[in-house]
Amino acid sequence: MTAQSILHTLREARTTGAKKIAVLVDPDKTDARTAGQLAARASAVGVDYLLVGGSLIVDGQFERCVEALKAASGIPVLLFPGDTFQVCDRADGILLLSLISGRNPELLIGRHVIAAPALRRSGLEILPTGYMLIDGGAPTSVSYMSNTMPIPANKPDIALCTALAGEMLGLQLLYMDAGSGAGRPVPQNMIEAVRSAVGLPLIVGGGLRNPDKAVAALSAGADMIVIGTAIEQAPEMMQDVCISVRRAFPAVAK
Ligand code: 1GP
Repeated sequence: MTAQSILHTLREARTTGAKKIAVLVDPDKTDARTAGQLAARASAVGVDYLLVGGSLIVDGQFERCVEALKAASGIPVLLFPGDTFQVCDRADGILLLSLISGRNPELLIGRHVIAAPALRRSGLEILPTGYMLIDGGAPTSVSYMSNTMPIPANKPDIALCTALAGEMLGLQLLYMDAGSGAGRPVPQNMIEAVRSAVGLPLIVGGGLRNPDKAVAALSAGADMIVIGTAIEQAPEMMQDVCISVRRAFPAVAK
């Protein structure tokens, strides 16, 4: 994996319409053996990326989980850190998240300053990501832990302006997240609004509980969807999601 390849691939996906599927693995809920099985299954069905992270790591399985994912498949592993200590140089890249929907300076720049030296040493591909939390109907771990308010789901203009500002500030990816286990995913009209205004690759996740919701988010303009909870509960759904997405977007190469 070369230094720029993940960002390059996602930019290319944005341009060509190739849709990417990512599975989120919570190291607190996934032991190394299960992580290995999950990665092998993901590889067999054509998942594009494995994301690893959680708002809270209680069990200290983080590095073992990353290692198990890497050992079991060739799928790029991207860190999706809930905090500064979630850095592991066995992964391929890291979504360096700036929580631009919130007004908590620690999550806009503060933690990044602390993490920067370790990130530079790590050799990970750094993916500067504007992270936007969208109200998914109930408070989520992220909104609680980050001490920020999500963007109201019925305010696509706020999402659009936030995304635009993130792009103008030089961020390279956007991630609209309704939060893990959200009752409602990010609304389609909000995805469409952001997509139409911003040229960055767009990641959407949170509450995508079945293949139809995944396809709907991609149809609205997401370039990559992230599914965690639903696959944690029923790993076999990975295959259904991949089949549905590849069927809905047949013309574009993976
Ligand atoms: C959360 O977008 C991810 O940050 C995944 O959400 O667990 O609801 O799939 P789910």
